[in-house]
Amino acid sequence: MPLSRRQLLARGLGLTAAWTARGRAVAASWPSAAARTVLNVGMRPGVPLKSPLHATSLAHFVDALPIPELAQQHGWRADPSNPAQRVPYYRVAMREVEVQVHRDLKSTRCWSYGTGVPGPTFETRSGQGLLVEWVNLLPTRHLFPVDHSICGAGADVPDVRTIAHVHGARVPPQSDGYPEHWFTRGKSALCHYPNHQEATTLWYHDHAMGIERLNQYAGLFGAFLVRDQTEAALGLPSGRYEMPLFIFDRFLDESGQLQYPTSGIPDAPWVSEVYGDAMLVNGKLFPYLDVEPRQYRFRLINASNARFYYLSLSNTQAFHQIGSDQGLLSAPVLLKDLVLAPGERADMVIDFSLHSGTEILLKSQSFVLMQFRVSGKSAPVAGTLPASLRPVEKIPRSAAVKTRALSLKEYMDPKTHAMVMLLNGAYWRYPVSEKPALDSIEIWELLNFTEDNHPIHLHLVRFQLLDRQHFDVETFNFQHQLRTLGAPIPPDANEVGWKDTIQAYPGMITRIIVPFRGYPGRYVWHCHVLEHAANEMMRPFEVVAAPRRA
Ligand SMILES: [Cu+2]
Repeated sequence: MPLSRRQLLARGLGLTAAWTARGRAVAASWPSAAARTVLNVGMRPGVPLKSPLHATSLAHFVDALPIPELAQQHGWRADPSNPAQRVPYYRVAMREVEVQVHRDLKSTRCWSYGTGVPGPTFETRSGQGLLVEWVNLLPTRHLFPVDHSICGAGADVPDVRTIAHVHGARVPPQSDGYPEHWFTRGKSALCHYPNHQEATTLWYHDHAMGIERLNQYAGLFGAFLVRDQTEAALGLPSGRYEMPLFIFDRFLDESGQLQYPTSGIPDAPWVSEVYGDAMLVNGKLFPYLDVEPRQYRFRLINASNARFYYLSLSNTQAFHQIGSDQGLLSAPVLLKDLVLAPGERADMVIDFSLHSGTEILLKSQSFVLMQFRVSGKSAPVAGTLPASLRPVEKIPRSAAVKTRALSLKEYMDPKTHAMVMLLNGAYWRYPVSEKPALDSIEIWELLNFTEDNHPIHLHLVRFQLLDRQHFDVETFNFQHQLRTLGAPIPPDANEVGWKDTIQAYPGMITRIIVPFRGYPGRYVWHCHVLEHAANEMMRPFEVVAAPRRA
């Protein structure tokens, strides 16, 4: 019988420190978004890192916040969906690069889609498709130890493999970056992004089977912004008053090189989560940004492998969230803090107009991420936001043709005795079990039996959160009966919008309603804690075209 992690720990089955030293706390009640999320502090890698750098000891606010370069178009090509038309063509090469993450450190070896980390930003328009040729020019040796016991990363495949996925893009399956469609050095993949979707903050990152956590950690990600007329008409801060903010954590050694922790087991170096102590914003440690006393728009992207951020400003001022993963909210939501899970995005407007001449920190709990220096010289520009942004039509539950209850659970593999995390009890290699019909609407109930908050991402689609509800995990485990506890809890105001990654809280059922629009074919859904996704917390699903009527 599969055992839970807690049972395993109780039976002392030789688990490494990666499992036992996580020092987590689970909130007993759920009064606020921050408290509802597992506190991700205290995890240690299985073996001590060599010559670790304690990043917090570095001088703060000595590097200006970098703004990622823009992706450059390399001409035009025939539109795959309509060869009579031409679409912009981009060629993006992945290379090993040296980047300076802090003034007082030597350069850091990383992998990039351009010259830095994050890679270049795609500026795209809704309805205007584009082609991207992703080219692998990486070395043949990986920066980090590859765990060959992980599914899809066996010793029979090359260590360095890549496949780019544009997170949140509605794309045909052959362009979605299916994890098994990886390619090696000297090869490339031409992908078509039709862009039939609303303005939002997407991002691209590596998705190669069994090593995506290592490839992203090396630096393979960047922003992919979709814009449209509705958004443009709102008069939101733009130009130099708008920028992506990628937040990601790493471990560095004293020479400034990236370190990825390992379990200490040579044949199985995988660790359950990585929480680095060096937190970077757009690729710098503790950067500063000179701002004018006015509104700014920041596209926040959590590009960490596992770390959640609990964002707030040091002067306790409020800010507005205007968009989530898949586009604008119906109205701005005033917040004092914001929880961002790996893979999630938040479109955020901060008004500095009342804070001339001050310095404001962007923080995550007690961690300092960056500093805003508000100019005292220029005259404040009072800003307002439109009262309404874009209508988000609520999908009625009655529109769903099917409800699937899907478990998120940890098991011990009966053969290897290794810990695996499974979606609905199924390994990656099992036959596809989720086959929604194209254009149908389904409710997915994510039953989280674990102690972790898992950010669950579905490719291809956008969806809405219906509610979350506690359930009795033990009763389900021992009697296979679903006993809910308390009433369903409605979404917070900033979760009432279009999402593609949802935080599935521990001990709760998270219910989402999903229109399967776009294209038939095979996609994946997975946890966006990348160490979990690598350890079987990823499954294919297949959108099935409706049968033709005779
Ligand atoms: Cu997870």
